[in-house]
Amino acid sequence: SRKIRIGLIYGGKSGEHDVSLQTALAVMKAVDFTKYEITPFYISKKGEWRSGAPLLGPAESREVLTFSTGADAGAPASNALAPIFGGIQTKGDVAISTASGAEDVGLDVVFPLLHGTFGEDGTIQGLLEMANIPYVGAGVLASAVGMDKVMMKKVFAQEGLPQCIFRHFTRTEWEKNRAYHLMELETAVGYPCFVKPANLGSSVGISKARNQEELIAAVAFAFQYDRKVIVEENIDAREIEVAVLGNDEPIASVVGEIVSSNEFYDYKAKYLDGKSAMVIPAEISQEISDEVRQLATRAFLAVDGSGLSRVDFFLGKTDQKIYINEINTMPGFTPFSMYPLLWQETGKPYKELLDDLIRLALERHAAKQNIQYSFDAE
Ligand code: G1L
Repeated sequence: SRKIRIGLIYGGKSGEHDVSLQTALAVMKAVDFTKYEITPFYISKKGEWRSGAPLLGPAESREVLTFSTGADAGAPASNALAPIFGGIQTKGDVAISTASGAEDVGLDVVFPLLHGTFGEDGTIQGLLEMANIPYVGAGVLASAVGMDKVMMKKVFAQEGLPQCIFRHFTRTEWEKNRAYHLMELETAVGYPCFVKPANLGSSVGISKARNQEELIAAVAFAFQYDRKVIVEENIDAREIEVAVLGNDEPIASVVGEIVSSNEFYDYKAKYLDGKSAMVIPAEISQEISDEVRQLATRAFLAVDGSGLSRVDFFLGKTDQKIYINEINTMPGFTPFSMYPLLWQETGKPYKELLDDLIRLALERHAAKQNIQYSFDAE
């Protein structure tokens, strides 16, 4: 049987551009080129697409990965989307795509290794849905919900998942009713609290407020990054994380803990990640571990996840109470990131994880082909 043709889409306009490149290199290094063939799709920081011939081995450098050396240097593949759409034909001014999924677009499965390049997440997934190409990871809905902290919390609340106290408002609501919102925040959330842009695209715009003056400044700061702001209660807690893998019947990994630098001397941390350490498995009781893993798969199903997600929790230091913090449908994904390490410690090495994710993408795509979308079949 022929090789499975993987497309890697990486780079992009977001702040995660470099992380995305490192991730693409890591995936290339791990895949078995006797089983797979990889076609690179690089999106520059300006949003330009560049694509090249399928690789027979991992790219050797960042220059190769970004098509910034050699004959191709600086030449954008303006038609990089053509292979995705199976070749768009034009008739007058009207573009007609012949791609309906039946014909060969040269790719069996795509890894979208980037945050939404067009501002919000779910966009690249939408593009792949329209081209009817199987892709790894969350679909449009889960990706979009996973990017918006307010939507995410509403979905979690509906599912009955325990979470911290929060309030949210738009810029317009804040400007019209500031006194009301301040009173509501002070009575319901209290100080100290965390003020964040609802959009999880970046970690910027977040600050802690200890009094009303700081709160007003923190809200103004967060509004620089989004039109929706969320304010959360402060919880004195440990940070624990679980990796979830699957589609309709997801499974959870062992539990890990993130320990900050000023605390990690007390731990036998195996993995260091810049300013923090990852302790896997986390030093928690069997009961808490079981509970957290079950909450993680419920959260995954609640957002209609597929493929993978990392689910993050707070574990109250004094009361041992569990709070879900967030679900991340696009977690760090090099072999040294929490998500792959959690599976590694659960007995699933990185290579096997990649095989599973590809299989899950193909299974989801196949299942979707049997769904009828309209009544008037052409
Ligand atoms: F394709 C997967 F597996 F679904 C996938 C997609 C994206 C895994 C991990 C990520 N992660 C990211 O894109 C990143 C935001 C960490 C930058 Cl690489």
